[in-house]
Amino acid sequence: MTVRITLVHGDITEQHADAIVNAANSSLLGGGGVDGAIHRRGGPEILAECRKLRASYYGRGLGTGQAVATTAGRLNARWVIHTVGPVYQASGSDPSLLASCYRESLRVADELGARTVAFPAISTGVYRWPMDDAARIAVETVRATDTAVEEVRFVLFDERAYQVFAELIH
Ligand code: AR6
Repeated sequence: MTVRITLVHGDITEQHADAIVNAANSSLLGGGGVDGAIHRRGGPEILAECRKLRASYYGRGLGTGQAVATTAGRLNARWVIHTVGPVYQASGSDPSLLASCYRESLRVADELGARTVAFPAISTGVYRWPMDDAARIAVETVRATDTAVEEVRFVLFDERAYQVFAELIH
């Protein structure tokens, strides 16, 4: 079955979904943007699990393009899937690492049995990846990934990001 892609203009921390994806950094210990919002609204349980991950398998942090799950704390979700997008560099950035964030997050979602997954536009904030290109990579990768996830919901924080995704979907 092919995954259904839906779009929402809004704040990802207000979504109801099985899993909410976090645009994290490799420390897994929080930051600004979506990451800050998820930890603030989800509460300290998420950070506590992230610290446990750092104290065990992810002692050196989570690599760019990888994904790992924790509880969703007080969010309206069962899990947060943390992934680390690549930082955009005008001198050359690797789009396969951004694609990997979506693919790996869906792989983790499949392992968990998640059927609805909400994604932000990974790497398009602090990490500066141009929205048009990041949106195309996001949509193409989700469409090309074999997954049992039924709905992938892109949650776009601003109107322009929503429009860019809408043109690709419709
Ligand atoms: N809901 C949905 N989208 C949001 C929200 C929200 N609440 N807040 C921001 N966005 P960013 P990155 C959008 O910077 O570029 C953090 O410090 C935002 O407008 O959150 O992957 C981490 O710890 C943008 O389009 O993530 C890392 O250090 C998109 O989400 C670093 O930033 C991603 O912006 C990761 O940078």
